[in-house]
Amino acid sequence: MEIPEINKDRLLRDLNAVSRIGLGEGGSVTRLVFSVHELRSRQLLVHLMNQAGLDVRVDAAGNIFGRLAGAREGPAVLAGSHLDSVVQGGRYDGPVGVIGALEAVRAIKESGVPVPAPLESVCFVGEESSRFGFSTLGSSLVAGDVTMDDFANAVDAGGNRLEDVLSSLGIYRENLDSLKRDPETVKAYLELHIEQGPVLESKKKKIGVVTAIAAPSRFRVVFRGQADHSGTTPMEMRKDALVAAGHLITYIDEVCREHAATEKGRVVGTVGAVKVEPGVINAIPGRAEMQVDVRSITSGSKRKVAGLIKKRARRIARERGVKVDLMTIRDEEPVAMHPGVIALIHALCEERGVPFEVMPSGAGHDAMQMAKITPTGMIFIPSVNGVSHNPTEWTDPEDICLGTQLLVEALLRAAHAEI
Ligand code: HGY
Ligand code: MN
Ligand code: MN
Repeated sequence: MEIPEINKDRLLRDLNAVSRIGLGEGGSVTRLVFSVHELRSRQLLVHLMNQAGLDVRVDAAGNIFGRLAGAREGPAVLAGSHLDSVVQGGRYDGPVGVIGALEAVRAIKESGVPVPAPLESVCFVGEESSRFGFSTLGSSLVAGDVTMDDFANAVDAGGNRLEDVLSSLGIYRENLDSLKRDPETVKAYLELHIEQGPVLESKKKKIGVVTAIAAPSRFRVVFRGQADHSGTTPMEMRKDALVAAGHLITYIDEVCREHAATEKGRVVGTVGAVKVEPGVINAIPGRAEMQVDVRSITSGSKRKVAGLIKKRARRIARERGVKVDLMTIRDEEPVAMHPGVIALIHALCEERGVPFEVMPSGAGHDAMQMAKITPTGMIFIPSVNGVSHNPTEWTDPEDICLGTQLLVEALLRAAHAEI
């Protein structure tokens, strides 16, 4: 089978164009879901897909599908990722998979090689949990694995509820199912993504063949004490919500370090956001809200550690004389990639003599959701210094091109194969 060559300059040109949208200090990128910058990045993608002559469909949530018809109608092979980012993030987390998929489909289209199945390059909205605490929004809606109740605690820093934002898009409880993709229309899903960790670089490998994706338990912890005068209130009379939160933050670090060594599937825990009220220098914090993210490749370990953290939160509240509320944002199960797709990527790397590593993903991805409705696999490319969610996030252009070229071949093999 003739293998179409990607257009490297065009791939890097379009990737650079996306990374200029939401560009901030120190070369950081901020494109929070449903922000103007994130909308503009999706607008650019629709333009590029139209320019490539793909059949473009945008669903009510803003998920974008650029379709190339196959020699025969039938279930399509999809490839994609996301364009939204964290706050002050990097330029490659997500866009590599979206623009890489677009370039792969464009190259196949231009080559004229016959493809037995339709191909679709995809952009899912709201993969990051950064704005509402809820991750993989667009792909969850496509996979049909969410109800409106799941959005109950999905609120942004400004108090905007995800449910209200969705209703402003015409998406309600009654029609949520209309966003579901019929699994019969999808043959497989592939996602090219930066590793966001140190493994490939440290092992001098060029490609990661992903076996499974760690899943997060994400929840809010709100300590409610009593705002009071910082000068007149004796220490023994204080109900300081932030001190309680501080004790829990230290505990989370300790319990995860303790279990990271012992538990199978590595456990990691993070408190990435804390909101303090009234939040002024001369008032004792009456309210402290923290967002907790606990992950593991094995759900037993994750559940155990999340349970210990919630138990400790209640104990700290009792000891400090404050109240505590625990609110689940989302509880996900780790997801295995499809053996047939893993084998396809694995064989590709072996035949091409590309040094590869078979490995799990510590980061979450849209592939977690797509794996619920179709055979799914991921291709990782190295992150320099393993850094991500940071303006210094960097992947060598040659590695981006290699990953995209492999994606071309993986798409063609998936289109031909019985997976
Ligand atoms: O948070 C994550 O795991 C990914 O960056 N969405
Ligand atoms: Mn990310
Ligand atoms: Mn990502």
